Amino acid sequence: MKYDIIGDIHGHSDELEKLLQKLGYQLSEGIYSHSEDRKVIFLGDYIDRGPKIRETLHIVKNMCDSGNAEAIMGNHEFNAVCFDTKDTENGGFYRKHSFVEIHQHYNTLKQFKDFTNEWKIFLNWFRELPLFIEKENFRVVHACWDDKHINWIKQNYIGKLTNDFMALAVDKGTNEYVVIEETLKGKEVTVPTEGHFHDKDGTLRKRSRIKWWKPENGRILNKDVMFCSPGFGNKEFTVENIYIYNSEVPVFFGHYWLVEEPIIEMDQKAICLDYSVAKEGKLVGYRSEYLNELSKNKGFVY
Ligand SMILES: [Mn+2]
Repeated sequence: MKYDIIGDIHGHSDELEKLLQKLGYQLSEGIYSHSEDRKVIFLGDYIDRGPKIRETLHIVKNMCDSGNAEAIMGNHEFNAVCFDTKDTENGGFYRKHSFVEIHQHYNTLKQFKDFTNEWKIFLNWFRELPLFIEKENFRVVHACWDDKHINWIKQNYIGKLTNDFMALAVDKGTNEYVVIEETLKGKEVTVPTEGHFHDKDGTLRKRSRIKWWKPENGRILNKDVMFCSPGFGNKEFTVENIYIYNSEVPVFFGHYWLVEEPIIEMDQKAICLDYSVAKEGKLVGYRSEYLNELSKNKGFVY
């Protein structure tokens, strides 16, 4: 079986359909499938931005239900379930309904306003999405693969986002919180004052997601390892003990809103497929058979 791995869609179903067609998938009775032995793997973050969130979810779920795709959970799907679920112990919901949280989730709520039963079906489906998938010669996760967390999930997670698990996962200081935070949202470091930066939404950031996928020999300047101000970014990187993915098994992930051209650097085993389709970027896919080729960069499709 060959796989086409597709990055964060965020409600851009037109771009998704174009990419699926480019990859050779054809629409028949509402379901995209491939005439050869191929399947899609979706990397999470289907909702919360873009004009066609419902359409995106129908395409992705129909493909999964019919055996033409597999999908993992992104932080936006996790947040959506928390937003929708009442915290019976402490009152309110597992994700607050204050301005910031409503704002992040608003497009989804608006587009499902007249389709509440449909939204419930998708929310129940989100609960069952795996947190990672392992195949014979590669693996996928939404934001960060750390063996420590993956092993914890294998031993402690029952494969479904239950209310009991959610209660622990939103409680800072629990293992559940750290594992979900770093697996679905990534690992962070505090950036020195001179490196503070404005993110894609214009918010001043004092902490940065680390570029855990950068191989050791590619960690020369600060900007190679963290998102930060240009001045600080161009200085030599000296921070120690920042997590590096050092497995030989390739891992695909999304989440990071990259803006440059998709590329696999020498020695790089962790490959990001999120190139900001929801911010005038592009939706990117990768054909798994190119992992065995010398020119691995030919696997990208966009
Ligand atoms: Mn994400």
